[in-house]
Amino acid sequence: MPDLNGAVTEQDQQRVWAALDKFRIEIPSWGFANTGTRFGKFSQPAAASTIEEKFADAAQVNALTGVSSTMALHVLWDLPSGKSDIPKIQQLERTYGIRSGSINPNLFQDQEYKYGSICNPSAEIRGNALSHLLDSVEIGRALNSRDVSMWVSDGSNYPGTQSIRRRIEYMEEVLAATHAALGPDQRMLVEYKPFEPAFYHTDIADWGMALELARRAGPKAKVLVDTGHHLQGTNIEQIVAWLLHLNALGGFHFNDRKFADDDLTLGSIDPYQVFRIFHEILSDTTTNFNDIAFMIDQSHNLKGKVEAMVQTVATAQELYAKAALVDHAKLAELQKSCSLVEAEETFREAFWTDVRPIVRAWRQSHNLPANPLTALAESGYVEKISQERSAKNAASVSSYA
Ligand code: LRH
Ligand code: MN
Ligand code: MN
Repeated sequence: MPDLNGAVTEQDQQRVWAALDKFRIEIPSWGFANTGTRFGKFSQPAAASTIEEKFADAAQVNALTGVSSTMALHVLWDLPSGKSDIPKIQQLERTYGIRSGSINPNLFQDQEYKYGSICNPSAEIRGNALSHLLDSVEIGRALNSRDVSMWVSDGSNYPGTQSIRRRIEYMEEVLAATHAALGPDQRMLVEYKPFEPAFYHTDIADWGMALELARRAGPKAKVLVDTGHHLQGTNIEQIVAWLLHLNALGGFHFNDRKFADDDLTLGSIDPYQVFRIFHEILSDTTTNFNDIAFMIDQSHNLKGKVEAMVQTVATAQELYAKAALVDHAKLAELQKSCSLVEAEETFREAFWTDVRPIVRAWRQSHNLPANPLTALAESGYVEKISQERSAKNAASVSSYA
């Protein structure tokens, strides 16, 4: 722990370095593409509009940070021809030295999903959704990716218009069939979200529903916590503590928010919350750290996309490093004796400590730039891709893809 003047000891530095050595964070392909809101999209000259450009951007982020060598793929956006796009992805992996990360099936864009995908009252449409999920499992296996990360947008907009209970049964059936297809090293992550696009009921609205569905699907199914998918005031770190306790935490989609699922950059609104989440993870002694997939899920509508990604990776490292400073033995004593102020101050001391010099030194010890954002600016990469891509991008301001 830092001393009373906030000075960091040699021991602290070693603890933070050891923690940083094992921390990796996955970047989302869609964070490099032009995005916006339902009201409009503002195009950026540097935005990636092809899967090759997304791989190139991911490689740039990883070259500067050294901790983000996998990129999450969204099947419909990144493999629009499905399984036949696998060789192309493999080629890009070789070219750019970036591996495919989690595979995200898309159950929300096809017109036939208007009334739901795996919860649709039509058996035929549920069957189509299942076959997309099975394709996604196969894609994941071919790309040596561990996680198929499922977000089910299904729900309804008006009371009485759908049978909530029947839809639970539909979901259970499809999730069990998807789980049965998983290879020995594959997992299925079940993501929850309280609302949007559905505004009355969402079929997987919270962690309780996700947990129970995951349990019923089988042992390779775990819960995915997207930090933006909670109602205001929800204690997210408590959910994380419970999932750790139940050995059911599969991973995170990190982002920040002020109001709803805003997909702002991590720690931009509430860095203390991210610190508290990392504290729960670092104080857990039962979970294998590598079983937790740390992933970013952000939409960079206004910020430069490569810049936002580098900024987020660096922020994640800094908040994680702060959590690694917490003196667990001391905190446990203070909690036991209910020394409230001392316990809270021990916790806050770690949060308020400026860990940036330690993180910079760690980067340098790994031959990485001390400040990846400055290095990005100096590299001229964004100017280069802006020039190369601008003519093309002006012509196409499309969806996430
Ligand atoms: C849904 C979500 C989900 C999708 C991503 C693009 O809001 O968080 O993870 O796959 O956004
Ligand atoms: Mn998400
Ligand atoms: Mn989301």
